Amino acid sequence: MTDFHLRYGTEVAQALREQRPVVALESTIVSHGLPRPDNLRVARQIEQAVRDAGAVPATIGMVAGDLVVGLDDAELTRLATADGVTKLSVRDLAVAAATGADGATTVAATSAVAAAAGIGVFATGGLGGVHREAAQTFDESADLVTLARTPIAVVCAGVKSILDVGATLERLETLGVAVVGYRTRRFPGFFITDGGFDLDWSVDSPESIAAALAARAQHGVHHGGLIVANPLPSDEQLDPELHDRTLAEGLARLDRDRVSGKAVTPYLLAHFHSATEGASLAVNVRIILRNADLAARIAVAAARRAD
Ligand code: PSU
Ligand code: MN
Repeated sequence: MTDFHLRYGTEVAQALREQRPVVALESTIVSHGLPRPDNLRVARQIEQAVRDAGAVPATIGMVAGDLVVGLDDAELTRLATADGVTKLSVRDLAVAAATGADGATTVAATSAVAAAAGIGVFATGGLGGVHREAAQTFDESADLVTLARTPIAVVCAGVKSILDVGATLERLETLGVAVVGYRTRRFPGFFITDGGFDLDWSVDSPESIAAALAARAQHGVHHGGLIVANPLPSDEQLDPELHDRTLAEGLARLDRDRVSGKAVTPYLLAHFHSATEGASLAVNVRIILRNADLAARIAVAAARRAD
């Protein structure tokens, strides 16, 4: 595992010392994934959802070059509202720290830091993955390779439908990242309940996910992530027709505006939020809150096993 120089929030440090359940949360969804001013309110709601289910939230991010596990409210506010907050993947962390940057950690960076801090469960909205046209652009999120070597359970609603979902699942298989559906055998497509692909495994309870994590440790496997795919109920998803229309339009604009690299995901999400007049935002928030709740229940179940 990579060594990071970490600063811990007071509450998180104490919870980890006492081996109480802790859930890691990312900050890129706050700074780049959700529009202002809703982002700060939602960031606080996500933390509250973790608390309501009996765990301590540890939102991870970089403040003035410090890699913080468990941002306090002032730090969270700073990453949600300041100008010039950089999107940080794993490769960016050292340079950002050395230059004293403010930065928000992606799924990749948050997973790596959380695992280094000894946190085993992480909640997010949707993973990064293989972009459409990746065969030409090579655009594949570092979330995938990082999860191949990082021992953490990530609760998400699959990968965003803006990606090539099938190719992403193939890459996860190649990379040895386990994927289980939570009460489903279909891989969710973030805004939509069913992303169009089958899963080999389905689990029914936080306890059975905690059991899988324990079995992995017993097998001596200390690398590689476990993706827990938690779909929205179909009556809460974004209207699939609206979704398809918005996506087609967003992809065309991406091309027109020549957006590439790490700007692609924030660009498409912002397009969804404005083009659907907030409908996709409401769905996005529901997804994150549900994932925070499930992640906390998994962390609680894992802590009970360890007692
Ligand atoms: N999913 C969301 N909102 C987001 C992201 C994912 O619903 O903001 C962010 C996550 O931080 C994820 C990143 O790690 O986008 C993936 O970006 P890229 O494709 O550039 O690796
Ligand atoms: Mn990319």
